Amino acid sequence: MLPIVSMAVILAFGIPAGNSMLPSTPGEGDVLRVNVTAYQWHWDVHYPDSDIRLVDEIHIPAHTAIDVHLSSADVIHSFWVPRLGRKLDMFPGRTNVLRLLADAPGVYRGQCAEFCGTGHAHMKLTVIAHSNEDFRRWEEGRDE
Ligand SMILES: [Cu+2]
Repeated sequence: MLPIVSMAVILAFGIPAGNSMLPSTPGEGDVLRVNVTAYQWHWDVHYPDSDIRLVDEIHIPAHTAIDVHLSSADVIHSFWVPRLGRKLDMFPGRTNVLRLLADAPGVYRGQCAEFCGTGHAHMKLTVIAHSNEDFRRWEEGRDE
């Protein structure tokens, strides 16, 4: 009995947690997309829908799933925002998709997690999660 109960408990928590980490499937609806390209030694952030471009900074709405499309312009880097719990390698010529979800508005620090040269230790990233209204205001302010 004990193994069955233990497995049921693990799956009850594990399956929803695993699904929330997967990128969107076609037909799932509007998921905000952000393209992040790593360079030695900075992050180029691009919002394809609004054509906003940022460096070393990602603004997202909290409580909303974001698909981050990760690629590299030169060597292998790794996208890591510890408090948002995900880490994924970034390769030149290939795109990996990572789903980000911030449970609360706030500032989340990120760091390149793959040694990529002399500037690696300074390759930092800031994720700023806004409330929905604040995010919309920020997006409109950038568009003007
Ligand atoms: Cu690095």
